[in-house]
Amino acid sequence: MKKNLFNVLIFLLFSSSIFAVGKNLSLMIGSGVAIFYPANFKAKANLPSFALLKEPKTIGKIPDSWKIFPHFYSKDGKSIATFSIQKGTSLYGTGEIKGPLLRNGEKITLWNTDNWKYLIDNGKRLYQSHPWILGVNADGSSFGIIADNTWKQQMEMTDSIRFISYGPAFRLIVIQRNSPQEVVEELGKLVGTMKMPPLWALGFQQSRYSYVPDKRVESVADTFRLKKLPCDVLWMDIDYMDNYKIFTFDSLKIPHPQAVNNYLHAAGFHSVWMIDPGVKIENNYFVYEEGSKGNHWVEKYDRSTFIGKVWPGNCVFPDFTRPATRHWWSGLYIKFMATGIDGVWNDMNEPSVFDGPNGTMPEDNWHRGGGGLPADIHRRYHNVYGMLMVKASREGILKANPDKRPFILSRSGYLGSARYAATWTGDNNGNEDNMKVSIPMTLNIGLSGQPFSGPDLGGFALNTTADLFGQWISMGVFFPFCRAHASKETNNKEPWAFGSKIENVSRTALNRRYQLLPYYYTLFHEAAQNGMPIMRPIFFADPKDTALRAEDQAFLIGNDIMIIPRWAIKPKLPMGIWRNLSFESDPANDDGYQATVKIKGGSIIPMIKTIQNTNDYSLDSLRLVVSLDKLGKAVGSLYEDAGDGFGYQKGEYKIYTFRAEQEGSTVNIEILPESGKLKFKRRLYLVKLITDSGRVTTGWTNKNRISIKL
Ligand code: MIG
Repeated sequence: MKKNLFNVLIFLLFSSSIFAVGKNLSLMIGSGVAIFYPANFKAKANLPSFALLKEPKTIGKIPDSWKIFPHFYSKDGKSIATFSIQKGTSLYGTGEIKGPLLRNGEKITLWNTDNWKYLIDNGKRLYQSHPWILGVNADGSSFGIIADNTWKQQMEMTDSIRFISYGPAFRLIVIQRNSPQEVVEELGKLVGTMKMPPLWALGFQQSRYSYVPDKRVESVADTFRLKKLPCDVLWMDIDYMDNYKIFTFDSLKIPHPQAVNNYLHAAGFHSVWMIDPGVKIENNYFVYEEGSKGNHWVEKYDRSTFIGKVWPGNCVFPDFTRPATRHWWSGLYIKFMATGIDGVWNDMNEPSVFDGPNGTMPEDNWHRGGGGLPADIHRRYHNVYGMLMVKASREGILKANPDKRPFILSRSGYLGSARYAATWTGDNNGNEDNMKVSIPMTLNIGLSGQPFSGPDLGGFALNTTADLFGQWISMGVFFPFCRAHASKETNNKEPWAFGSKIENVSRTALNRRYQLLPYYYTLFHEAAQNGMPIMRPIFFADPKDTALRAEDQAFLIGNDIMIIPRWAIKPKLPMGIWRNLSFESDPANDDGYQATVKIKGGSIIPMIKTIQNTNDYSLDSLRLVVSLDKLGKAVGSLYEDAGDGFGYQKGEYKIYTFRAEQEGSTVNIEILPESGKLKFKRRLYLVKLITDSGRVTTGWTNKNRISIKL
């Protein structure tokens, strides 16, 4: 009864466009999840939400035990919400900005910005906006705050937490939980999770601005295979286009895109091709003509068409707030993908406008919205322009290939964008500082609801030295998104470009990633289910241990693997049993670059032999690396499915559980079916038990119960 009253109240609130609550309103929307409305909240200026998967249902009043309340006020035309910070609270999240893992003391601008070399605002304003803060209290209990607000805003985490918006008063969602993991999981429930990517997207990827002409693409592919450097994907940057016109191909450089894709596929590669939002103004160019006819372009304050300069010269920009425009845009992918393209790279979607204010559109540009989305100025929709673009791109790719899982990489994003696309950290530099900071950047993106990300390995801008590339790739192979990329004006940055020593270092590192793919794929599945990041901060191993709160050289992959980059200086590592994991393909002599990889006592890691690309991924012969905890036990799991397609959504997958237990001087390992409709397969297993005194390895066996004598 009570519940209904609240929902009626909320319904009234939203159904009236001029409604202001009159006084602050706070309600529960889930167990440990509250929503706070300022008195002057106006639904039409804020809703529908872009971050939230769906409009939350209220379930009752805030209990007396609730601790975290915002204070709302306005000042100088800005809408502000503040929270006090308890002593000893560690703050994280806040998206991709440059800086250390610990976000205490930061001031961040949420205004998606093309930030080449992170030069603007020292990287405190980048390509994406995540109005989201994760707080870990001194005792490990945790909270999360979503400012459900797309408008241009700032977040300050100095003496208190402050959200300062250049838009109307906004609502906040606060999560209270016992641990940071539980908060991040709740975030996933609220904003949605990544969709399962195709398996090939977990492989190593090589890019450059730009691999043209077609012969060069082919030779890069051949070189990977010739040198036995594992690789799954090659990337085609803007120079493949005819005069930077999206959805076209340069008739000299890439005369037959289908042939390029065929070549790549035959060599075991997948291909990703770039599409930007800017559409060149040119008569008889089909995208421009169709879009003009459909009235699809973003408008200026006076409702004339907005024109801005990007690569192709003067351009117009699709108004992705319009359902009709998204529909039209998605349709453009059908012919494009039919050339055999596997994935799409949406760049410049902040949007970047070379001659616009702050490198983007004027804030008073006009978006027409529709389908429940109110028309409004760019200041409101800027931060979700890229998100709406990739939403439409994803629909298009699905239309083109309904039986395949789309893969999209987006430079811009907003809280919840992981629903549509993976991301990367944009135009970093090939220097040591940017290599090191790529770890906390990727960690915080992961803590902000986006598990599938990583930096340009080797660095985008500047020439990269052999040593730096060696250092970077050795730890970079453990990032969820694992792609080397380089800018036009720089030296070559393929693994072989730095001489034979670094080529060997790269091969060793890449082999390590490929051997761990079953573990990664299982983690990707977990992330798609519950929003947990794949790459996790060290403090996740023990949130109560405050000594770990700032550690951002070492990091975790899942719960069971710890990566310590070779260059890490005195990393703060968690207590407990962590034993070194060795790789079959590592060279006999230490090359001085490889990261230290440790596995947690109590875990079992499924691994495969080295492969050159994921077409050869097979779980028929599986290595199980076992490290017992102090009670003599260990567990692990493995997720298996077809690697592409949507059968897994109908139960065509299998999750296996591995259990080990020591009895006297014997360790028994059991392989058990957990869930899923796929057949419980008998396969060959080789068990490697890592102990404090060394390693014990079994022979290959096809049994589901294996015993090892210590
Ligand atoms: O203004 O397409 O971040 O990865 O290589 C530069 C060329 C445009 C920026 C992307 C970068 C890409 C480049 N793009």
